[in-house]
Amino acid sequence: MMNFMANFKRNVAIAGAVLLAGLGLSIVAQSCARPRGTDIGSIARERGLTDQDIVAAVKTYQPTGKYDEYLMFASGGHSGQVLVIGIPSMRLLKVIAAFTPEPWQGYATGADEHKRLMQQARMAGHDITWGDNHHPALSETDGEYDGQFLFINDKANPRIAVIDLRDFETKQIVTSPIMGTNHGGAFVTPNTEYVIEPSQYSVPLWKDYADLDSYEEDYRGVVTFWKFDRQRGRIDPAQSFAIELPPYWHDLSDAGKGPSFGWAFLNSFNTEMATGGIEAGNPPFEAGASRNDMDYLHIINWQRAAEVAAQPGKTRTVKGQRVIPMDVAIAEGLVYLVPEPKSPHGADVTPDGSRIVVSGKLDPHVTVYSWNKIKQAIDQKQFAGTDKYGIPILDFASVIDGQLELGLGPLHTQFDDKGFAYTSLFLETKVAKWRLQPLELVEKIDVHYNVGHIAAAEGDTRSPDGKYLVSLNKWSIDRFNNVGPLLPQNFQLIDIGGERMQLLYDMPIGIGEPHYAQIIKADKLKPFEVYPEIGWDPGAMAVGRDVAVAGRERIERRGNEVHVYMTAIRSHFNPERIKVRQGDRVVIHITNIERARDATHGFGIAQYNINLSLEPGESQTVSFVADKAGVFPFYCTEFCSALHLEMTGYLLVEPR
Ligand code: RUQ
Ligand code: CUA
Repeated sequence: MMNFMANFKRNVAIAGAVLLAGLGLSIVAQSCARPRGTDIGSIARERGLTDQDIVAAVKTYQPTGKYDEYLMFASGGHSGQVLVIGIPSMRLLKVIAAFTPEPWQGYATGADEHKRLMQQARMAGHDITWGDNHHPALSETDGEYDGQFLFINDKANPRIAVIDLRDFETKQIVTSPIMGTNHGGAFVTPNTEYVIEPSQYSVPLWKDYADLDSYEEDYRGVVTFWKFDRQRGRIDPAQSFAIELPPYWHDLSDAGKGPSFGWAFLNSFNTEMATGGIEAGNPPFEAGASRNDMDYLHIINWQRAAEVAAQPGKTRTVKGQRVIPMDVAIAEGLVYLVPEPKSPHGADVTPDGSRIVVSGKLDPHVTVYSWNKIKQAIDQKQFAGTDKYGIPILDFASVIDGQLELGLGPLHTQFDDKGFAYTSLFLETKVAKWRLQPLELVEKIDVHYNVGHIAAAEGDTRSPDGKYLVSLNKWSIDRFNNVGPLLPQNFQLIDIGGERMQLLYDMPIGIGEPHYAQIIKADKLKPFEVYPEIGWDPGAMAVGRDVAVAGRERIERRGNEVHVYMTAIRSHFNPERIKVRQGDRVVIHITNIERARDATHGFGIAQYNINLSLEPGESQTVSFVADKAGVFPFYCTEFCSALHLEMTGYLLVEPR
């Protein structure tokens, strides 16, 4: 900080000018008239802010009412949810329930529709109330985020959630019947033809159970290509297929684009096929699964695989999932391998689709593969051999563009609009900026700490924007106030628009572990302001068929079932008294008939574990058995108006 004061004054003046210009005030009129502690210079001095800090503040501060330029969809980790964060302000805008209950939005505590989703989310006969969300994937058209849908995986319980970005709500959860866990997805193909979900830890495929002694014969990796029906906004499991892979552990994947369109790339580790057993004196997984110098990048022709899957006799159905067996996949030229350095993690296709960047946690280099060279080797059948299962292996040296030493523990790579790549260095706790052509390390910046993924603005598209990069850090150690031994994780916003990277903002995340995020230009999103018509069923994305309508509110008994057609508007429900007999099934169809933006009503019933969120126009149905006799107030759970406390009613359950 040699010229600190000089720089400081200059930058304070610049920052002040920027701030004041926005206010329409002149810097001359403002700068000297203020009392101490209210002008930028003295506030900065009192708070100990550097000139860099002030520049960072000016670059990220969002005055009230101003919108962010980008939205980041970040995995909510174990919460099983998705975080929506504005960039550059790093303000948390929304938490989208994907796999787990979210009480405010009434997710899993109310509407039958949400209970149906929770039913879809069950696995192995269990209600699963957590997730391990890793990779959100925005839908794409022609290799660009189109702002229509978002997919996210749950690694722990191999599932994919489909979120409709018209209302930012989950519409579908698909579970994989053939995986133990997944990891490398969700990633989409360039027109969202398929959502890719590769398995991680292999389990027996063709049988339900096999001992670890027969690991190499019975255990298998798989990659599932979930067919997405954009019209319906749903994955179509019947049109989806999987490919049987060796029992390596599969890691991150990415879809080819441009010249590599139609192909997908999938990392692997534990090609040693170690089966652990530290307790029996075997090498532990951490040693056994990282013995080899090379693992295999899998190169998969999904476009051809889709054709093969459609041919009679080419697939076997196991546990309800169509699978292309490995021998068919080999014979049809669907799968190839190429060695990749030690225990790789990230596999990222460059925006132009010409290269694939792979980095290994235990190798200080990034390896850049050339799609041209890979394609040529495949076309000319130039193979260096096959693996144990007969999959052709390409020759490492002849298909790479080169390797570049970046530092310790390179994990994931993102790209900008100027031909630079950015790679997270987990062990070094830095982000490296490097040039793709010629391969050259440009700069490193410290992050805090243990960075996993990084996400760049429009970073997985054919045309990344540059500008911003977010470092998703696993540890925060000393960055924030001490809140006990479990610390927040830390998202750090980095400006990558200039000559040198600049750290702009720290955003502590009070939930873990977020893993990955994608960042989309905000103006690509066109969500509803209110639901388009009164009586809208968000499950069907159309006006519902059996909904409550204003003027026709009523209570109808149908045998043991009591149907309530109820409307909600500031500041009453209609009807307000629901009288049933103990043991009746109560079905409440409730419509929020408001048209005003943000006029959301809640509907909570005491002690029945019921709470709904009804956004303007929305109609939901909640049904339950009135098994407990007594008097149960229900009320609006949103402070919607001055008479909100009066927006209430009674559920009277007459004893039998
Ligand atoms: S992970 S920190 Cu994508 Cu699941 Cu790499
Ligand atoms: Cu409606 Cu409070």
